[in-house]
Amino acid sequence: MDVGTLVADARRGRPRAVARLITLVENAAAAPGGDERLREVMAAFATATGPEGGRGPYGARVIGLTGSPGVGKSTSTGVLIRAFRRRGRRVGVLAVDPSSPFTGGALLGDRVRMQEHATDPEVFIRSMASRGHLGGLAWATPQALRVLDAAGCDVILVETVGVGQAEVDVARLADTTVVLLAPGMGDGIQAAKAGILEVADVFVVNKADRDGAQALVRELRNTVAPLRGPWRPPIVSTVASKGEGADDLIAALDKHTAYLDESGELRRRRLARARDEIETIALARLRARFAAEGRERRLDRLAERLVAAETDPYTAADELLADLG
Ligand SMILES: Nc1nc2c(ncn2[C@@H]2O[C@H](COP(=O)(O)OP(=O)(O)OP(=O)(O)O)[C@@H](O)[C@H]2O)c(=O)[nH]1
Ligand SMILES: [Mg+2]
Repeated sequence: MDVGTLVADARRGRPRAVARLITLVENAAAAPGGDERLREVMAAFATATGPEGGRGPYGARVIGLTGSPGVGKSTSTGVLIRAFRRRGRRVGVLAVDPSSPFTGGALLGDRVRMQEHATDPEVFIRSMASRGHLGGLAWATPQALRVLDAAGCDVILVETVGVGQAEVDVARLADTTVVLLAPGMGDGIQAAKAGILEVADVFVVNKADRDGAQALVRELRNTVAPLRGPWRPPIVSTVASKGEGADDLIAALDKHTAYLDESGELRRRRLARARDEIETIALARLRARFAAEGRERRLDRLAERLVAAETDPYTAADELLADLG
């Protein structure tokens, strides 16, 4: 199918076109910088207004959910889909697993948990894996968000497993970042990875039906209380598997959205996101050019000369970058 038709169909919210375009993004992520068709797609989406008319790119509100494996991210995502659908919103879901090189596997369980939405034409659910390419997800995720945005999603939920850098990365993509914790998972505040407090806009203590939930909330409250700044992350208790606490969570998310608008923080975050997007693509293209122009071999020779103490690393880097044009 030609790009023009795919783009037009995606903007009409046709699920097959949306799925194909995200596959295009995912495949291109395996060889960043090399997909001219994707470039056409992004150009069309970046300037056109959304299906409702008048709405520019990124009308969608992006909500990231992160936390340790099994904490209840997918179940909570299901709860949020239901809540937003009740409000008549079109919802996109992107499940990103930086630890898995496979697509599909991670989604299997999620499909079950989100099954009731499988036939809803106003809900797009998609998983993306890293494809083993370093930085592939950082490159692909923003573009997948653009596809869902162009398809007229009002809300996009991004689920990321909180391993290592992932929490921080998802926070940079999202307008609002939800960090989930649960009792009895060795997941107390002390165990939480560094940086988690800083990226959370909303904390969820899920599995509130389990022992230790109250203690975890108290511990979290003590940790968050001294935090200064215009926004103090609220702490919401939920039992996602029963839908309990859904209204509180939605209320906390709405409050954060209002704060983002009023404070100008939304614009700041979106500028930072745009900056990351451009830089990531530029660096990937640079890398692709390096490979195409045989600079890898030049790099090998420079490495040999550096080891042989015939040059210094700065001069070698200058030589590598010379005549890039
Ligand atoms: N008791 C209890 N179990 C829950 C709750 N929420 C989710 N679960 C269960 O916890 C398990 C993991 O839930 P998921 O939603 O798959 O967790 P996840 O964070 O998406 O997991 P990964 O994607 O594998 O990282 C499932 O068996 C859920 O049914 C809850 O509030 N209470
Ligand atoms: Mg999950």
